[in-house]
Amino acid sequence: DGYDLWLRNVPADAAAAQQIGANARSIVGGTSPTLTIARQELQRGIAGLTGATVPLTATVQQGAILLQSAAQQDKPLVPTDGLGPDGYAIRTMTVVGKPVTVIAGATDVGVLHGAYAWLRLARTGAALDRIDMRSAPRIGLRLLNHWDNLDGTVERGYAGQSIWDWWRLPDYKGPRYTDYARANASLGINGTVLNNVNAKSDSLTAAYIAKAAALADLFRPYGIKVYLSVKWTAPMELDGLKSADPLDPAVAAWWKAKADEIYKAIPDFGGFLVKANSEGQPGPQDYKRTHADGANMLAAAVKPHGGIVMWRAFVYAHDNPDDRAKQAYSDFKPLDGQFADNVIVQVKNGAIDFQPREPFHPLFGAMPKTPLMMEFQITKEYLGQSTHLTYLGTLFEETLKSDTLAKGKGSTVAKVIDGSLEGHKLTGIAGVANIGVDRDWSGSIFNQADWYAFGRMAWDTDLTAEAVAREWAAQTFSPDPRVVAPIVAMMMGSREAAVDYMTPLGLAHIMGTGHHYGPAPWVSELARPEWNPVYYHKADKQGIGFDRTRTGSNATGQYAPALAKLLDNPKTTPERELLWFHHLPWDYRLQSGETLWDGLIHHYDRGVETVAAMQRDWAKLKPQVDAERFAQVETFLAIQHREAQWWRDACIAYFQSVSGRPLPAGSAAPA
Ligand code: GCW
Repeated sequence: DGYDLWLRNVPADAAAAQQIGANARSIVGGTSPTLTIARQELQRGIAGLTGATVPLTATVQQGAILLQSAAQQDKPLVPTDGLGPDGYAIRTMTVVGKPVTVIAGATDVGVLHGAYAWLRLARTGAALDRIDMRSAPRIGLRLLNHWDNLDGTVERGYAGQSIWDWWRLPDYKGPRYTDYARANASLGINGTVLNNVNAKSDSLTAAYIAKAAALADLFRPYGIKVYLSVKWTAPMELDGLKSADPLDPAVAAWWKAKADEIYKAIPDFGGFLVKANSEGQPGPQDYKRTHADGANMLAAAVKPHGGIVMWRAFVYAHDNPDDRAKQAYSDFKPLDGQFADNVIVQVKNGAIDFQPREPFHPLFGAMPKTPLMMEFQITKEYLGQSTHLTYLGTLFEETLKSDTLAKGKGSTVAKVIDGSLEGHKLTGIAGVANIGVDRDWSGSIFNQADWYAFGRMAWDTDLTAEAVAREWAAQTFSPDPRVVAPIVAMMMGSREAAVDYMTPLGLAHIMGTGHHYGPAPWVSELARPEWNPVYYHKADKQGIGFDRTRTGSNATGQYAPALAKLLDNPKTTPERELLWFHHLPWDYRLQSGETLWDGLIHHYDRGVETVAAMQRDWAKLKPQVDAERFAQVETFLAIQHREAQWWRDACIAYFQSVSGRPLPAGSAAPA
């Protein structure tokens, strides 16, 4: 039923079970809360895979697993320097004449991550008798952002209500919280922002601090810290202050006292996440102060406790008739160098809003003096929500590998956020969670892969979407290559299919307004220009696309000069981003030689065809997948196919009504 996620324990086949058993005869390890969890996870995992009960022993036996935390060891068997607080080393070696596996970390949490890594190897059928691996994340903060409201609803959540049962916290802590921590720790996620960035002041009351503290206590041994989103006007709403001006000493004093109160309850509290002056949220600009003024005031409050402030750059509050894509850069770029050292600016992957495809956000590479963290959306607001199979690993990979050219070739977005490009120590990546109370957590089996991919790629930005899909499929379904290969193939093509049937060739934001599900390219009457899909595609009799070049909004000018130059020319713009940057005539020739009009239609057709192919591939897997999960995916793919046609037919009909052109021969869309 999907509850166990990728931590499923299904009996391995005989050969695999034999090798797992031979390399895990007993466990030698510490007794701290975290090492106890590590041992129990191994015991539970091995029992599931082999049926064997693995004992905890005091002495080293042949085939033992040794859990070794440098924090608890005088002479570590495996060097742990360079592993940092979270990394691990796994090595098969001979100890007192016996072949064993050592799982080592500089800290207990490092060992826990190593235990999960060993289980990943076991579940994916890797060889266990010769391991020598070291792994440490380059990005310090690997967080989930929950857009969970205190009333139990989840903004943009498609997996049921919030898993946080605020009413029964802090006393009742159901088992789901522990399973949540296990799932995240198994990926190396080390923090979670509990509440929505569209925050309510109540999250900072004593009652909610106690609830957050209860969760923090549960998550601590898993290496996961809690954070809170805060509402800018909380001092006014909770305690009647006259203003929320960040330069008002009374306001700063209020936040300092609030931080002290939180840290008393949660000594390792991570810090605050803030959405300010965006979509109706209040912020420092209401007092004619800057984002930096606001962030720095909060940063001073948490600084004595080692806390941080994550200040979001997702802003398009005031009038921006010109180009919404430019606003974050316009607001934030001038503030580079003005942020306190415990502030990190959190930037969405693209400049608009989590579209099926967006060019990377121009702030990456443009604020060298400011640590920037990535915000991905794991929940699929614009990619078919809970039913469409649109694996996001490829989107994450595409963004992380994008080259900003900020400091010459190879200045990838990954290097901006891991701090290596500009020499920052405070580094982070956040994913907006797709988690709810649904039995399968994420609204569908395949949506679990997006949570998995986020966590794995946050740990190691070099991992490919394909490698991650492979791991996930092996653990979620079966390590049998006849299962893994077709599932991975489905996953790898799935997001491009959605781009094709929704917003091909760089189109964006033509979804139904508000719910963002289904096509609505014709909508033009909404109050603010940038709420209307017509604002984004600008299709007319002559052509289509948003001119963001020098001759248009000049959003291209926000990129490094070398890149801007490429993007100013449609011929040197990646075709997948063509209409994002250019308004082009319908007769414009694509690389394939066909016209833009014909190419557009072909993309729409191809998107639908790819989903049909996914349906056929899935049908063949029936003998290898359990009935319940098979049926869910089968039904969801049928929904996706129907809706892909809906997208195609609606978009083509609309664009045809403006272009007045005939459909190219062979198109499957209704004439
Ligand atoms: O993606 C948009 C969503 C809003 C969200 C906002 C944001 C939390 O439609 O629901 O609000 O972005 O990221 O702040």
